[in-house]
Amino acid sequence: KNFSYVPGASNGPENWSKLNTSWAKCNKGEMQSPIDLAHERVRLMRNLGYLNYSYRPAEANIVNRGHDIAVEFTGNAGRLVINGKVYQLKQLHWHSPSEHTVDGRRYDMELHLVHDDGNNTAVIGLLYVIGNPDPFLRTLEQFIKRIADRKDKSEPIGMVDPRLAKSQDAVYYRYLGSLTTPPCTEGVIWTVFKRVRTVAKYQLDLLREAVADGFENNARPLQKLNNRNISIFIP
Ligand code: GRE
Ligand code: ZN
Repeated sequence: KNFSYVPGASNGPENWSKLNTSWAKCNKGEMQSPIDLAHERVRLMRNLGYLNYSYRPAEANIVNRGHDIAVEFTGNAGRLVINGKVYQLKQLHWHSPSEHTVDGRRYDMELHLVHDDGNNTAVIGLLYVIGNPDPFLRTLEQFIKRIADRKDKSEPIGMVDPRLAKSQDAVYYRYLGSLTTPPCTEGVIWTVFKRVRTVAKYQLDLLREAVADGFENNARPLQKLNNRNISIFIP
């Protein structure tokens, strides 16, 4: 059965764990994502250091997953290094509005850059407000149009350059959470950059209209912080 983002629906976020026996974490997990990055819960951690990651252009497919639009790399798109562990960039996708909030403020869009080391997942989240066009999305608009409203449609789109999505900023939040979609797997290392970027209204409309399930939004509700720390790195 498919999950939805409709509050209160039988397949809505409060009921995701009932839809599949392997989705228990979605409603019973204690370290779920997204969360509110509230300043009173954030601790300054200078020893985190600058985020160590480098991207390169690689072959990719664009996929309409029904609940979102994703770019899946088939080639080597680069890597992220955390605590000496190397996480390869595998996939990226967009949520609208944003899933994470900062001091209760929700943004218009959030990009997730999903990396793994073959075992664990590390995600970089970037927040956007409506404004000037996003140069990375610009390179993908033509392909998004081609898979609009076609659930499970996957098309090769040649080389995609994730460097266009790379943040030049230093300040980021770090916490331990989960995938924000079923199976809501925990142990995900989250990095959310503080600086907010811009996306054009037409680009956001294109993404939202392309999502085959016709969701008005694909942001999971905020989850409890429970016994977790949020760190921030400021150089
Ligand atoms: C998602 O589908 O939204 C997702 C992933 C992988 C990591 C994080 C995440 O597919 O939110
Ligand atoms: Zn996501």
